[in-house]
Amino acid sequence: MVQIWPWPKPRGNRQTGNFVRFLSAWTPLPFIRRDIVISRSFSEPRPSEITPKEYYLRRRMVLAVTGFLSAGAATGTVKAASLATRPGGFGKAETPTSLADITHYNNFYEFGLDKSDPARLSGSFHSRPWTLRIQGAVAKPVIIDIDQLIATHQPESRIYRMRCVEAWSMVIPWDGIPLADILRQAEPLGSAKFVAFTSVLRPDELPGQRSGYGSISWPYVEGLRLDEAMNPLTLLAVGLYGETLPSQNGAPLRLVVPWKYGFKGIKSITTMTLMETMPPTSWNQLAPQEYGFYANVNPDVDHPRWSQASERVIGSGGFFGERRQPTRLFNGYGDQVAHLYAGMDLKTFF
Ligand SMILES: Nc1nc2c(c(=O)[nH]1)N[C@H]1C(S)=C(S)[C@@H](COP(=O)(O)O)O[C@H]1N2
Ligand SMILES: [Mo]
Repeated sequence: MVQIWPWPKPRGNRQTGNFVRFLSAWTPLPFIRRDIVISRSFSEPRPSEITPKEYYLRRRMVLAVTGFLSAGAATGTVKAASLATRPGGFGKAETPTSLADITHYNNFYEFGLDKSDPARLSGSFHSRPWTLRIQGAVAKPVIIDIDQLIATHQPESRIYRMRCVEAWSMVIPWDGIPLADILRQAEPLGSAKFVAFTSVLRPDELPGQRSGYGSISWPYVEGLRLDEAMNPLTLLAVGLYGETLPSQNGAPLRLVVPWKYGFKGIKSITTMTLMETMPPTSWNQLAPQEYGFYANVNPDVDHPRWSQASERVIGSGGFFGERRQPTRLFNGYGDQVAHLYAGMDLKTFF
């Protein structure tokens, strides 16, 4: 593991130097990314000069589109198959982000730290065959085959906004199954209060799990309170834009919790464990003062190193950059979920 960052983790006083602030302008999750950034160069542009870097990254994304298609054919990855979906009632007024942006601007650290790494490096990831295990505080532990799951629960298409903790957002047309429908199959016990989710652990197929650059201890884990998991908005996505999920978006199934920051949306899930106590979560373990268990989108609770009041809209820009828009409490889904947090101080339980 490369650990050459000289600063201690920021504590509650939220004191950060200029250099840290500069890094976080484009590496907002630096507890992992910092080492790479430093080893690449010390002479990166100042924050005011960062836009050209963005152009550069976007140009690479365009190149990746072509590269991705041929790589997929060569390595025999699972090809996208169309899904028989039924229309859901969410987000009809939203304009979805382009498929190219949704599939080439990704956070999936198992494949690498760069937004373009997941599309480039997921060519030999095998998302079939795949089983999902539901265990723990349940009356009927189950192991479900992904294709069986899709066949027995006709996926619903739902357009959701997605807000990453790094202050950018997209609109994604997911195809998925309400998580509640799946959890009920296992008959959670009355004592169950939380659901713990575990991502795939396969260093041979996931370069990020063997290169040792990160501080995440694999596999990636996440969690929800049981009432959050059972909320009708919470989706287990098996596809997007009417086709099975691309590997870089978390094939074959990933969590979507649209009122929370994107890191709650754990990808390529293998196991769900019903628990009586709050489970550990990857980002919280890494930097507890920066990433809470709840991670509800909230413009009034800033990240210690940047504002959460507004967000960059991916794909909205012409050549001169992307539009920003105000961030909304619970990402605009307050009508459906605010009651879950009645009486809770959202600054304490961030
Ligand atoms: N297993 C796993 N799940 C993950 C991540 C990850 O690195 N590993 N990144 C999270 C983050 S930070 C975000 S913003 C979303 C990104 O989802 P997308 O690439 O489909 O837009 O996935 C989340 N799920
Ligand atoms: Mo994120």
